[in-house]
Formats: sequence, structure tokens, C-alpha cells
Amino acid sequence: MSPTIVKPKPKTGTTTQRPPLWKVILLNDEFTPREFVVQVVKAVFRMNESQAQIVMMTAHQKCACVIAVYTRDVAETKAKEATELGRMAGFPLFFTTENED
Ligand code: TYC
Repeated sequence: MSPTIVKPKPKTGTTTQRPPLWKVILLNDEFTPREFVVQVVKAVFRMNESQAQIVMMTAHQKCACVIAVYTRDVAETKAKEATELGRMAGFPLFFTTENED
């Protein structure tokens, strides 16, 4: 018996759907110590010391810094977790999320 050759169906205008991405943004404040911001950014966003320093200094100088993009759930969970670490230590450190358009 000869082998059946199955041709792959040509794709008709299909595109790969990607989930919408959300930015996590670090906001500057007057009170949180720089080193504490760096520790939180390293712990929650898995950055190394120099990456975390750059992010912290950018927020410090420009009022805000985009840290990373994730799916909505992950972005919101990480922003809450990082904000909570500041709150528990008595600092007004704040991370927010925004849809990446
Ligand atoms: N501005 C703070 C200070 O001078 C440090 C800081 C940096 C706080 C970045 C928050 O997102 C921030 N102690």
C-alpha cells in the first residue's frame, strides 16, 4: 500500500493570539530608603543588584519607572506583593499596573 501523504492545511489569515500585557510601574516617594526599594525590586521582580539600582534611580529621578511587563494577573499580583512589603515595613512604596497599548 502506498503511503498517504497528508498535506498541511494552508493557514488562512490566522494569527497567533497573544494575551494583552500589563506594565508594572514603580512610583517614587520621599520616604522609602533607596536600599529598601532595591531589595524589594530584587526579591519580587528577580532582578540583580545593578538592574534594581537602575530601576530605583530612574523612579527616583523621573517619578516613575516601568519595571517589567507580564500578563494582567501576574502584573497585579507582583505589584500588590511589592507594595505590601513596603507597607509592612512602614513605607509608602507603591507599585501600580497599566495596560501596555
Ligand atoms: N526617593 C526616595 C529617597 O530619596 C527613594 C526612592 C526611590 C523611593 C524610588 C521610591 O520608587 C522609589 N529616599
